Amino acid sequence: MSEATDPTRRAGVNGVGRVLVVIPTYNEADNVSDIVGRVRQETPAVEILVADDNSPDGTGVIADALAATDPRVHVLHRKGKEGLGAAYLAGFEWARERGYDAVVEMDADGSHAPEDLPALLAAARDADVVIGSRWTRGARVVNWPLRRLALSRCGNLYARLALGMPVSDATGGYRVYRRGALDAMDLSSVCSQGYSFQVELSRLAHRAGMRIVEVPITFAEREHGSSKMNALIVAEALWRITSWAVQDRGRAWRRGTGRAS
Ligand SMILES: Nc1nc2c(ncn2[C@@H]2O[C@H](COP(=O)(O)OP(=O)(O)OP(=O)(O)O)[C@@H](O)[C@H]2O)c(=O)[nH]1
Ligand SMILES: [Mg+2]
Repeated sequence: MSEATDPTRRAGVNGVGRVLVVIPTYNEADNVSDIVGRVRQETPAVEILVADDNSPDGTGVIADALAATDPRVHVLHRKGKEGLGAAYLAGFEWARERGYDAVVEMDADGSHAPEDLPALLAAARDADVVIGSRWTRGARVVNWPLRRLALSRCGNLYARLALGMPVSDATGGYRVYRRGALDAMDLSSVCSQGYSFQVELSRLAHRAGMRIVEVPITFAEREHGSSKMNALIVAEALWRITSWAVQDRGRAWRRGTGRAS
């Protein structure tokens, strides 16, 4: 039975059990206190893990101070900048070791509004994976420059067509994963470092037969600090999506001709 339909799991935060919000940070000193405070305010029962890659601007020190006064805030200090994907995988492992029932992915820069979290958690009652979507009816994208809008729209269109996934925001990074989904997906195979991580996990969830639900969110451009997005990250996403599409087609062809995959 999928966790989404298992009645014994319908307890805890919004009916999904113990929830850990993982917030990866690199140079987010101007944002980390605000985002942690907003999450605590909106969803007091969840716990938070700040996964910091030894930010030179002292984000980790600020996170430690928050954790010192709030037992629901934790900090994972990593030795150096290894990319968003590696920070999330370490956060997922931290959550699994401690028996959390659901893990939330959330950026530190305020683009993912904690005010939308209750709706995402409510949707997780009947889903294995919830994606806070910028591109479903009812969603809003605030203050994003045209080139970022175009990049996100085109990237998502390409991912959907190339990989055949029924997901409108496969690159979105505001998500809930139920424990069963993390167990069902082969996380040891994940190779993305940058923002193709979100597409890779969407693909793994889809291939593992997980029930993926999208919930409209209000996504806002960051107000403080600087983006870590760069041309290399975009190139990695393009290259990886193309190579997954080739692999998937090769696998389908081998199945069609009766050869082992
Ligand atoms: N731990 C860790 N966190 C990272 C790393 N790179 C980015 N992050 C965090 O991941 C989140 C998303 O990064 P952003 O720079 O906002 O990237 P983005 O949201 O794709 O791009 P923008 O829309 O331009 O903000 C933020 O909380 C970052 O601090 C990294 O190498 N390590
Ligand atoms: Mg951002």
